[in-house]
Amino acid sequence: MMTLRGRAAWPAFMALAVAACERASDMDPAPLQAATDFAAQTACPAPPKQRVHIKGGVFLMGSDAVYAEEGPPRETRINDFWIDPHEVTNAQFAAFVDATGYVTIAEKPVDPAQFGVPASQIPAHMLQPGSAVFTPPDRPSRNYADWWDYVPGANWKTPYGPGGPDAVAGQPVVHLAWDDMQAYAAWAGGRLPTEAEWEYAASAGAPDTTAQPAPDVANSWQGVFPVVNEAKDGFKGIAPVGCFSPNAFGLYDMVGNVWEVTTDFYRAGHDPSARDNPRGPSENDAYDPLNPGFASRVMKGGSYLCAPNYCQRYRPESRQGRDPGLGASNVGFRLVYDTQN
Ligand SMILES: [Ca+2]
Repeated sequence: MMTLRGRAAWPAFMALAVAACERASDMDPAPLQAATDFAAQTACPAPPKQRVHIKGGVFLMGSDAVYAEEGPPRETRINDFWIDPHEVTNAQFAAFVDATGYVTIAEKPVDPAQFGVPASQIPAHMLQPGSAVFTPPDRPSRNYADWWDYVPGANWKTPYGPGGPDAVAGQPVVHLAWDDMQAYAAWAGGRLPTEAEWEYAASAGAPDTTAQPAPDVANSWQGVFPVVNEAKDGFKGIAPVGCFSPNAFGLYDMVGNVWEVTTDFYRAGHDPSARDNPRGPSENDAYDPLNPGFASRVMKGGSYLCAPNYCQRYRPESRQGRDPGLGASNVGFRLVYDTQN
């Protein structure tokens, strides 16, 4: 029997795809050119590989300064753990695939039944394996369907789709679904962090701030999203891991570059009573207004697409729901561990 992609991917993306299908991203070369314009050519010194010990403690998790979904702030206790200093790279994921033959969700056949609508209403390109690729529009917009395209053939190996550049070894792997990340973590002997672990490691004792990080501190978007990308930090799109200054715990790119998926289910806001190594709501209590039909996971830290005028999520407290069944060109992950080796 064929293995099919996670059915959770489709309800929200369906509306997006129909709205955007006039752009015919699978045939028109202009969006491909616009997307690959984001491909970085710059190399950076490789960051350390050794796991970093995070000593447990108490910190103020969450914020009430910017977005309601990040509050209320609460004193939160975290146990010791270890964490990778950088996001999982394409080179690391390739080693996993070489060793196991693993095939990611974005490379697998699409089951038309998952759309829940008659086949005649499904855009043809949505029935091909692929993933969501950021493709900047040529005019100002606040509608995310104007900059996300479902691109057949986009996956971790060809992140911009067929005809675009191959994945770069030192850049974070993207276009993975939840099950893909879990499979990698099991092979590598780690796990995805809880949201609380991730935020504790990202904040590294620094006080809460609403400011956009300086261009040498994180890969975010300078200029007016989604049309003016000044790239004062050197990167229009994804940067290799380790191009920016590490935080006080020695961790690179916790904020910016690519979103990092955590194990917690998503719902807006924090439970003020959950203060001891919290693990988020149960699956039944999860609710993501952008994907109301199923349980999203929490992703953290924003990406190269976060700009002051659109998504001020270049901060440790930031959080959004992540569709577990579909990857995207600005979403990755990193591993944590319960032991040093
Ligand atoms: Ca940038």
